Amino acid sequence: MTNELVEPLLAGNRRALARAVSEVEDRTVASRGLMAALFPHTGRAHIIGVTGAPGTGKSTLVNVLARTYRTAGKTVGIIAVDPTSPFSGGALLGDRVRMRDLAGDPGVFIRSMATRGSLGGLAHTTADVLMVLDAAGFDRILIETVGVGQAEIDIASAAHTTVVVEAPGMGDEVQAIKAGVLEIADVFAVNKADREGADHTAMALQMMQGLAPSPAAHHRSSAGSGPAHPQPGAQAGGSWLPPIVKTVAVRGEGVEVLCQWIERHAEHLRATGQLGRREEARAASELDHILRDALLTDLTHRLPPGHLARVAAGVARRELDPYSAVDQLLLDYGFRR
Ligand SMILES: Nc1nc2c(ncn2[C@@H]2O[C@H](COP(=O)(O)OP(=O)(O)OP(=O)(O)O)[C@@H](O)[C@H]2O)c(=O)[nH]1
Ligand SMILES: [Mg+2]
Repeated sequence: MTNELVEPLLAGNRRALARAVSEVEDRTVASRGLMAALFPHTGRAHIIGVTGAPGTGKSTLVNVLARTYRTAGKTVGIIAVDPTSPFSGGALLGDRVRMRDLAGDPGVFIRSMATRGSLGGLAHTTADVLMVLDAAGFDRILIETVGVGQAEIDIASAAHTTVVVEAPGMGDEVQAIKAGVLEIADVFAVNKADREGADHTAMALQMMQGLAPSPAAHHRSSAGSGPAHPQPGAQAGGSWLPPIVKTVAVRGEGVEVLCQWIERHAEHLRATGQLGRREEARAASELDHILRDALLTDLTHRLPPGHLARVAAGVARRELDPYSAVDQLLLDYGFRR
């Protein structure tokens, strides 16, 4: 039944796409068949995670990045993951950042996802929605997550290229460290560069990278000054030093440079074979998740009604410790021989 969505979706029909995304979000029975049918058409989009502390300007940046890609003739899918407000719906990007200029564009598809169940579940659903957008043929997919917890970090690190957004004036600390997203950055954006302290923030990030701030660091953009530290980007030996790009998202400043770095990183991943490795890691984590789900569902179906509650009551009465209880459950109803 759902498979009637496949053909129009692949042909670029937006209504079919929106319906398919809803099916996947709701985890309908039919969505499995849908995913299976769409899967062979995935693997073409470059996936860009945009993460950072609340209010750093992620949505604004995503908006301008999308416009930059549209100008370059690329189609863009946008997924906004908002763990804080379950009721924001489509309002997340629409209200705070006027997306109206993107909204009427058939080359752009925006989906806002609020937390429904667990965050772990959200990471899983996001991966599925990503797959649908990929199959629909979007050249670039931008995912905005607030870098506040492990699940958001998982979502962000599922991307091919992760942009970590930092903004000055949020205290002395580099927020990315607090949020635990420093390590997953492929590109740093120091947004709100129109504000005081942007240079300081950029310098702090540079120091984090282990690059001692030499006086030349002030002039790193002026060519030919022969800096003592390595240039950002692809390094000899195949590693990548995340560039630090200053942006003023509200005015669109620096976003083209940011876009160029994202594209360079994409090229680096392809050239070094790291894209394939990232895809494998992504597939492994997806399999892990689906397998856990499937095993748990299977086991739950095998248990007599009310059995789990009875075991839990026994544990609560201290008749049995929870580990032994699970051992016993697996022995009686599971896959252990
Ligand atoms: N001065 C200045 N303000 C900016 C800039 N970029 C964004 N803002 C403002 O910062 C505020 C937050 O921007 P958002 O794009 O909503 O930030 P966000 O990171 O998506 O926020 P959350 O999704 O709530 O975490 C808005 O009022 C923006 O107008 C910038 O470059 N300079
Ligand atoms: Mg936002």
